[in-house]
Amino acid sequence: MPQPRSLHRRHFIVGAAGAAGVLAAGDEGPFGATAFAQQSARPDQPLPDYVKWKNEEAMIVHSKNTLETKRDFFGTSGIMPGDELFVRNNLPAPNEEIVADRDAWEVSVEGVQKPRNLTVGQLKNIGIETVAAVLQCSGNGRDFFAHKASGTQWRVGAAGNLFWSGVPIAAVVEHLGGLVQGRRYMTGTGGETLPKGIDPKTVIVERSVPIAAMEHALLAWEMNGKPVPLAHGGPLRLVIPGYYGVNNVKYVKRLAFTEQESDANIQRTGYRVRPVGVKGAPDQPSMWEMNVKSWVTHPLKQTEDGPVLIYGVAFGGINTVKSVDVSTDGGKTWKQARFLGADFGRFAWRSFVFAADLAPGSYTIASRANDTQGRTQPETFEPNERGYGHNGWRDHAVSVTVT
Ligand SMILES: Nc1nc2c(c(=O)[nH]1)N[C@H]1C(S)=C(S)[C@@H](COP(=O)(O)O)O[C@H]1N2
Ligand SMILES: [Mo]
Repeated sequence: MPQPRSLHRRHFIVGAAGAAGVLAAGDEGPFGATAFAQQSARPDQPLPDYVKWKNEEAMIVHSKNTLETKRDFFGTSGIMPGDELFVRNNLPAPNEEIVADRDAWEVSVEGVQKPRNLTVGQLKNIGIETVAAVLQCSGNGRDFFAHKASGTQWRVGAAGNLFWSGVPIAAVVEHLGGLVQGRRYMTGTGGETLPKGIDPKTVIVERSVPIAAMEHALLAWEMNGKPVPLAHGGPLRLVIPGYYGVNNVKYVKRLAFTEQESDANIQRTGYRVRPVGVKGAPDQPSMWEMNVKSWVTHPLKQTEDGPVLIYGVAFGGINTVKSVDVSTDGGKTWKQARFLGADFGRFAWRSFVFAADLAPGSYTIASRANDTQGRTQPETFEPNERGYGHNGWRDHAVSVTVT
């Protein structure tokens, strides 16, 4: 809904975001995240032009480059509509021109026996697969950390579950004669125009993942049955099911099978898990495989007594989600919830429902998911410098008043 009240503020904030420009780009860039933190404090800006097509009611606009889905907009049907999916850009999105002729977009494939450029039109004849997969930012849940990690203060809404269709990367590799020996990483490079006068390594979006991730990965041109919108990486996006958002490179222009990880900052020192106060370094764990996670989506604040239906979403990250338990007494007791609807496979999330008989009063409602490998969400999650990977159930719980 349009918010006429904030005209004045709107100008101020749009101005601030504009001035931040490239600043807003680097979650881990050379610029620090101070400007970011300030923007995040007032997440009620209008939709930026390039994402005007989003459902404004469903979105929290943290900055021009960071939009979050509101917690009461996850729905129960399992798949999230594209116009409610979060947006996260390390650099300003490319110009609309790149989606004018989608089939003409080229990706350079390297580290294979017959390296070459392939257009989206050509990729469409090599193979097709479709997968439902959770796309989640590494910093989803950052706001719950007590140490105020720098970066966008995401709560639960930097995540969505959508269908992605495109060519399996394994089919592309086969088409090009197989891998060159000794290649251990799959490296994707984003197609943004880089700001001038800055060392490209400090800003380029280039991510490497272990080559094993290729098994389920796609070069995708379709999202929920439509061409991938520019904001979500169209004309062509790398989709690596089970891996954190940052590895799912948008507007991918180069796919290289490499011996080493990329030396871009976003790989070398960015998205590295380390203790609070410690700088990022290549020997720290990289944000690759996602962990098991869930959160309640309804009720969030208040509801009427009697049978109360508690809804939420649960996923296993790199593994299949097996079950999810719900507590209405802050984690003292747990009962298993029921999954709703179709099972879209290992990398999808599932909606759940749990019926609780609640008398008037105050309740702390929590959910705790289990994956098929015996992993469970922990009660608390060890803080890390940049606030990555939070799946602790206690911080994700909600306080609800039953009247
Ligand atoms: N080219 C490119 N790819 C990118 C990014 C980016 O800034 N540029 N951001 C990454 C990050 S950090 C996340 S969380 C996801 C966000 O995807 P979305 O904007 O489609 O939600 O894209 C990833 N891929
Ligand atoms: Mo992200």
